[in-house]
Amino acid sequence: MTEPLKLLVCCTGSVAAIKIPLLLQQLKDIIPGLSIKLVATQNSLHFFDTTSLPESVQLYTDSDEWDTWSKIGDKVLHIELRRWADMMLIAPCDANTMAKISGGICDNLLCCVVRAWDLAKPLLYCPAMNTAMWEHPLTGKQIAVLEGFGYIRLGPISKVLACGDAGLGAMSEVADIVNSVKDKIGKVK
Ligand code: PCO
Repeated sequence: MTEPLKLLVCCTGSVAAIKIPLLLQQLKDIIPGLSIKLVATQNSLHFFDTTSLPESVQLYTDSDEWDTWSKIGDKVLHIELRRWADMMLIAPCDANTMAKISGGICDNLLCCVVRAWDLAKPLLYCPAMNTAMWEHPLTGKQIAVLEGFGYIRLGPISKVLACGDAGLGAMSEVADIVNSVKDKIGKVK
């Protein structure tokens, strides 16, 4: 029997995280046999109800990193997750996380997995932030660094944002994210 493809979905504290339950459901519906784990930053938990996630999706938060380790010999969660995954999807990827992963900061579970990521495996990220943040010159510098690692960027797209501004900064549509994952993960094994 062939092993299921394993996708690590990571979400950050952009308001676009409201779409996480829908995104996970669509990934499960459209990519049969996909095994999914979710890493959520503390701020992302503000935007969705963890009880509305598909049952088969295991959720990890920062406290799991510490709760699962007490002595030498215990498993280190961010390393277990980077070993487990065939592919990583960061959706939404907020401005703070883009800055952190392009600079190597690893002060939460999500960023630790990225810092330890095997660059031979695909990493897709979907930026989501206010237009003014997106258009700031720092963003271009960070994109260039992430591109250098081979990370694949999807979006952002232009729409009316949560604050009422209209412009680039919205997370790509869920259907487009699912199609991109399907395309990339299909080529992994
Ligand atoms: C914050 N940022 C945002 C984040 C990006 N927004 C979006 C969309 C949602 C509604 O369709 C929120 C998913 O606008 O991805 O709005 C400051 S304005």
